[in-house]
Amino acid sequence: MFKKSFKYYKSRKPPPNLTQVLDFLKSEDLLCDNKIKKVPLRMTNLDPFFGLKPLDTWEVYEIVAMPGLLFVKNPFTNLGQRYWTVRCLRDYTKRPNKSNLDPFNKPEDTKNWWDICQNGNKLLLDKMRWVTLGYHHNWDTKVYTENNRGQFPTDLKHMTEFLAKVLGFEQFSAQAAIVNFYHLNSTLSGHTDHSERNLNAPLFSLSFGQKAIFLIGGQQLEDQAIPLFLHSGDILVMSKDSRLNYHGVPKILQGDVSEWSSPESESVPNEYDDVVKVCKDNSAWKPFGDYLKHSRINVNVRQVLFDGEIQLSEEINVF
Ligand SMILES: O=C(O)CCC(=O)C(=O)O
Repeated sequence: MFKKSFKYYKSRKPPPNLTQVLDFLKSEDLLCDNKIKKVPLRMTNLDPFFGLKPLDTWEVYEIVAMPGLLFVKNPFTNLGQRYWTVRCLRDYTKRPNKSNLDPFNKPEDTKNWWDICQNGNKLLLDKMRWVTLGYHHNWDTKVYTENNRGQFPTDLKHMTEFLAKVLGFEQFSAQAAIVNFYHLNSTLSGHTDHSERNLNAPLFSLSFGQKAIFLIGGQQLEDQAIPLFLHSGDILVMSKDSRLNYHGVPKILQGDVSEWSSPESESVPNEYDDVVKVCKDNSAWKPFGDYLKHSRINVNVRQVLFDGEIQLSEEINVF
């Protein structure tokens, strides 16, 4: 079922009928049809977090047919969306973080991909596919190891752990992330995320830029799959029974740019100041905004270790 649905939504000729794709912009209809249910926030008394809207405005839903699959309808401010876009493109793509372009760059090459793209090499812009942060995902072995671990960005750690607290996952610790860069013709085929030692910890998936059709099935490929739209700013949480479900992205669709069009004024803690300057300066922001007009960025944050563990032990590195 998963493969058949994936092929259907991936198709360009003929294009798929999108009426069955869950669209949380029409959440009232989905609630009426019992496709989703509202989830109350578990903590509402936390101080506001930079780049996120006030907690009393958040809308969180669970997909009824997929227990544990939570959807947070864009809780980011426009400034917040700009902030994470700049971090992903300009900063997280830098070494020592790992990316799909590493094999093509010489180790002594200190130039950054984003800077090279700004200096006229537009061809390179579409070549970035992924970057890994913290425990680096090994695409061949699918095994995390202690000697393939980098520093996890503090701002991303704080933001995802704030999200986790609000949603009732107080123990969540952000230790690994994959940042996926999608163009309008990119897809991500169906897979399960099972490399983390701790499979009870939820997985947080943040989307920025153009909208995607996200397809999620069950733990077996034969299980029925559900398509849903992910718009800029939306967050998906795969937890509990849905944590190990097959999922993928069969299509990216061009949408509008309003989600990040004009940054509002909000108080900015000192440590975010440098990036916020870029977000608020129209000419400095322009290349990032231009990128988002035809691309999607997905940030996928995971906990690898069990609560209280500080590193992977030797024995689980041997496969
Ligand atoms: O882009 C997405 O929404 C999903 C990404 C994903 O499934 C992954 O990185 O494992």
